[in-house]
Amino acid sequence: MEDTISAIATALGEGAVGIVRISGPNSLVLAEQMFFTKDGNTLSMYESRRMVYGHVEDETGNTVDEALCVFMPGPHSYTGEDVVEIQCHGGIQSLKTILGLTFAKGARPAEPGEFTKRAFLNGRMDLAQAEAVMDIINARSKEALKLAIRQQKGQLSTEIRHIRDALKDVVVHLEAVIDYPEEDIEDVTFDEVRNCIITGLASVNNLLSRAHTGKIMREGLLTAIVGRPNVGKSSLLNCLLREERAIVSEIPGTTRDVIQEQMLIEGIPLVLADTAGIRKTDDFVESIGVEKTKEILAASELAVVVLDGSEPLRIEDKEILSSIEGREHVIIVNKVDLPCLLDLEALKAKFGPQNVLTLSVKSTKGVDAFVQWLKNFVYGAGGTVEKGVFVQNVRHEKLLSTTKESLKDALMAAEKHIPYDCIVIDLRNAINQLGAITGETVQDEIINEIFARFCLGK
Ligand SMILES: Nc1nc2c(ncn2[C@@H]2O[C@H](COP(=O)(O)OP(=O)(O)OP(=O)(O)O)[C@@H](O)[C@H]2O)c(=O)[nH]1
Ligand SMILES: [Mg+2]
Repeated sequence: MEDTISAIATALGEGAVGIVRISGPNSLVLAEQMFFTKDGNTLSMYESRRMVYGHVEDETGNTVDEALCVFMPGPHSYTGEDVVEIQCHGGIQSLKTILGLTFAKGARPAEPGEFTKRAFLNGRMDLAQAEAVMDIINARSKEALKLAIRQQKGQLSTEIRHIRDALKDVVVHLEAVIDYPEEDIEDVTFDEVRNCIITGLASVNNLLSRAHTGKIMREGLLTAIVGRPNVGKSSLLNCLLREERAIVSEIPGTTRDVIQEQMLIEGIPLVLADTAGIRKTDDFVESIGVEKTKEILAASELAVVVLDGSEPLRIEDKEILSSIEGREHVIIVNKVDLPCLLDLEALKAKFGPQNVLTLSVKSTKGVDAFVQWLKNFVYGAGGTVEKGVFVQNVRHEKLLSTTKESLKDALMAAEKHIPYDCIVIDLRNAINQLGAITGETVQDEIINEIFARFCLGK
């Protein structure tokens, strides 16, 4: 039998109310030894799921705090076990003292994510739903929250199960043909198998095509603004942030360090890094800055290269442009309020006309077009996150990619009329990989790893 665990469920700090949560078979007995109702009854004398007013007492009979207490019996609780929640004043001392009393009465400190882990192990939610719980807590924008809620409600899981069940049906049928070749089982033709695999593959591809958006909504888009000194990188950051965050000056080499800021643009969580202008320099501090710029560029998902349109392309610009090859990028030709001395057509021919934008931070001309470019980059052809299932989680994305490979192998085998046994192996792999998303087929280690990333008390 599971033991009883407890933790502070609310954030530690000064708040109106704080909650200590207890889960496990001894929750009620344990709570009754420290929580006393106003009219001298025990908690179990009240209806379950009813808030009861009273106070918490320590071992010497001193009142620790006044509190509200609720008992939620399993299996219809968050964890699926008996749960008690004590709501006290949201001060650190009060919460810690009450938590300490739960330990003294026999509860064990909960590990991070252990309540949700128990919910998963007790079948209250599947693994993808459990992972979405943390996404809800960490949501950086309304859009990210919408996606996390959809996943928590089980939309992704339903879709995955749908694909998986269809593949399982094919395997069952193929195995029957393999096991009982002499029986008169309706023989699945290679064509039928092929069609089923193609349908599964299309669904997996559809999910993967939206993974890019989902990941950005969950984690934010790390964007590095790079360029040689004085082109207007810090000016662009300030303009997007709508505040004078970074120092702007006409002296090249003004920004020495990476300045990272989070912002929301049209619901897109951007982590925007303004960097030191890249150039060869004898200045020691500046050269460290240039190294940092290179590091952040390597780590970023999107490179925004800023050029000064009022000057011809310099050797430093060319070096920066060649360093972003193979990376997601957009090129901003800034200062177009001044006469343009850059060969825009040559840039467009090299980097694609859609990826070269003209802009003036000074007059704000072209800023809207840049925002539109970002929206297209993040939301893709769909242009919105309003409908549909978005894969947000890197673990899910990886599993879907390996599923795709297994299905492609199975498809090739079906097309080449390779014996059914081989197709079954590929299909089984795909089924297992999909099952790892929802947690049906996943190793304990991975489960532990996932919940260890949760916050305490959740
Ligand atoms: N005319 C004009 N000047 C601009 C524009 N954007 C920036 N500037 C000017 O260009 C100069 C350099 O701007 P910064 O934003 O400091 O340039 P930076 O790329 O951050 O430069 P470093 O930090 O030195 O690498 C400042 O004098 C800005 O006022 C623009 O659109 N038009
Ligand atoms: Mg700067």
